[in-house]
Amino acid sequence: MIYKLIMLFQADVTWLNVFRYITFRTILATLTALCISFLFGPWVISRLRALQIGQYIREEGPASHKPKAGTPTMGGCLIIPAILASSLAWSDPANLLVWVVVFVLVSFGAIGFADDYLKTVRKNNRGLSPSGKFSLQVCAALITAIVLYVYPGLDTRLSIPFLKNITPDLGLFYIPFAVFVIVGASNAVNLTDGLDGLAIGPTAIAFTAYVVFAYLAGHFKIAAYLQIPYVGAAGEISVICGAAVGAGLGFLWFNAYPAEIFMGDVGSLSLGAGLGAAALVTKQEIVLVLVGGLFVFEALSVIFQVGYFKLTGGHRIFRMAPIHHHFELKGWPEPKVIVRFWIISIILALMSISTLKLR
Ligand code: 57M
Repeated sequence: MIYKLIMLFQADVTWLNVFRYITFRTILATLTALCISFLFGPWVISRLRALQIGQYIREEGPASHKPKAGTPTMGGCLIIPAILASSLAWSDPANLLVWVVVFVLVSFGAIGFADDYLKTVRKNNRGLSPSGKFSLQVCAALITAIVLYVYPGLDTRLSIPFLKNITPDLGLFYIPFAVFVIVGASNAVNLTDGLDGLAIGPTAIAFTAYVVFAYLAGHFKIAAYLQIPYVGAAGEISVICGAAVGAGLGFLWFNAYPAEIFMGDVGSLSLGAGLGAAALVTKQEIVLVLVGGLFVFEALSVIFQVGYFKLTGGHRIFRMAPIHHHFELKGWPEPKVIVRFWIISIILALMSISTLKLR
């Protein structure tokens, strides 16, 4: 909206032309969201404390987590508004893809909010039922998938890293595929959110990669040169991804070990789904497996652990799943697990960007 207002005066004041550039607005969006997170962080933490919205720690968890009981949670109530305010200020509100990503962030945030609210305010430790939560996620993702399917600027072919000549066309199956990407990413980030800064660090890193993908996908000449799908409207998504990076880094300031606040499901479900949506609208869906490789790794550790546990009647592959708990129980100090997982995320993001040239 600020962007649109500024554009009204652009004919008279020529230097305002700089606001036309997506790169400039992405930087502004990043800094705006960062400032919102920084400025409102202490206030949100004190409000959550006053409202006694504190984390309940499960009995069966690592003993090192017991002192975290009562840490204010639902920090997503800081992250998501910071992303939305900054995105809507600096992106083009006439761009439908912007509203698709906003819808995903808000709808998944609302599902997470309902779950957190039941757990922390109503003191109902189970929150939403797993099937209820999953159904709501599928509904929100389905609405998104249908809009993307009918949107004329996107097609149903997939771009496969390294294989520029292979672009399978999913046709109508694009809809369940898109639902899977959004719901899968949402839950994978949620599973990763079990150590201080463990989810928000790699989330900010992954959104940084999508700042690049979105910008390139929206640039006709570069997209043609790199032989990636051109999506004219996707350039504006780099503004939202930039806002997510800024809000995430601002939140990390407070969520860094030892955390003063957790993001809660309102944050993790929304950010994960937002990442899935960014992958879909930039037509860089498959590479999300690499960009978010850490989240995939965490989710697979749970799938294998639970599967093996059921098949063998109680035996485990890892000391505990998700895998970050395994390393904790092996005796790695929490900050060591976190920083090492961040390093892996940075390497994966760099590898994913390098796939643009290796085709
Ligand atoms: C939620 N939530 C954290 C916080 C955060 C199927 C099963 C594997 C599911 C899985 C699960 O429920 N995962 C998703 C993970 C929780 O954090 C809250 O939840 C929000 C995110 N949704 O924002 O509000 C705890 O994580 C710790 N934490 C931090 N720092 C942070 O910045 O330290 C979170 C954020 C917090 C805090 O301790 O309380 C969670 O872990 O509950 N279940 C599990 O992860 C459980 N694993 C398990 O049962 N594994 C079994 C197999 C057979 C399924 C096994 O391996 O034996 C673990 N959950 C916990 N402790 N709490 C087990 C250990």
